[in-house]
Amino acid sequence: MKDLTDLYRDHGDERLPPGQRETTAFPVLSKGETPAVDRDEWSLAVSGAVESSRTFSFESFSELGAETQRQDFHCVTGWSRFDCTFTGISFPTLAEAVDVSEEATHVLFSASDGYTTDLPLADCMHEGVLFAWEFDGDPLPDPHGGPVRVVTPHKYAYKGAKWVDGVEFLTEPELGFWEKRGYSETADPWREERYS
Ligand SMILES: Nc1nc2c(c(=O)[nH]1)N[C@H]1C(S)=C(S)[C@@H](COP(=O)(O)O)O[C@H]1N2
Ligand SMILES: [Mo]
Repeated sequence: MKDLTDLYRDHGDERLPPGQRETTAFPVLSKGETPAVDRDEWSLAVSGAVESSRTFSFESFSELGAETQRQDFHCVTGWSRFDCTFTGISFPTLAEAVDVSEEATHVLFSASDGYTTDLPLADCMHEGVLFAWEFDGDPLPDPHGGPVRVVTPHKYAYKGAKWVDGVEFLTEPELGFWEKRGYSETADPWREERYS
């Protein structure tokens, strides 16, 4: 298993980002209801500035090459959970499969509850950005975004779309749900980039 719990070392000696407190619980934060999506009916549409737009089924997606990682999870509301184990496909693995065009600069993730979130492409091309379907060895629970969600250990967790169903490669930035409401585009927890 890959251990990504040392990302903080790029920023100093403190594993807990500034202004955060550690929790061993895993709170659920959603803007609305939990959508009910089965693995069998789940799909991921990858579109925009790519050479080959594709819609993946769970089966075709999982065949891209899964990995398991240990990561920390930082919520912008102030809690952090250490040592989460996630299994899924990394963003760089997906990017390779669809052959991202050179014009792409940003990414907009969308989800089946209507949620969206955006990140610069360079921030997505981090091995820790994982489309995850397993948490601590079990299928990802629905309230945490099952069947498949994104996690972003180098960013506040609102950058990780639960119930993800779309990835659009963009040639200019487009704001997501919380970003439109004043949250940071880059959302680096060690720089405390909470608001824009
Ligand atoms: N689809 C979707 N993804 C989402 C959200 C949401 O409301 N809908 N909330 C975000 C926020 S603000 C946070 S902090 C994390 C929370 O993940 P958790 O509920 O598993 O703790 O999911 C993020 N991803
Ligand atoms: Mo959040």
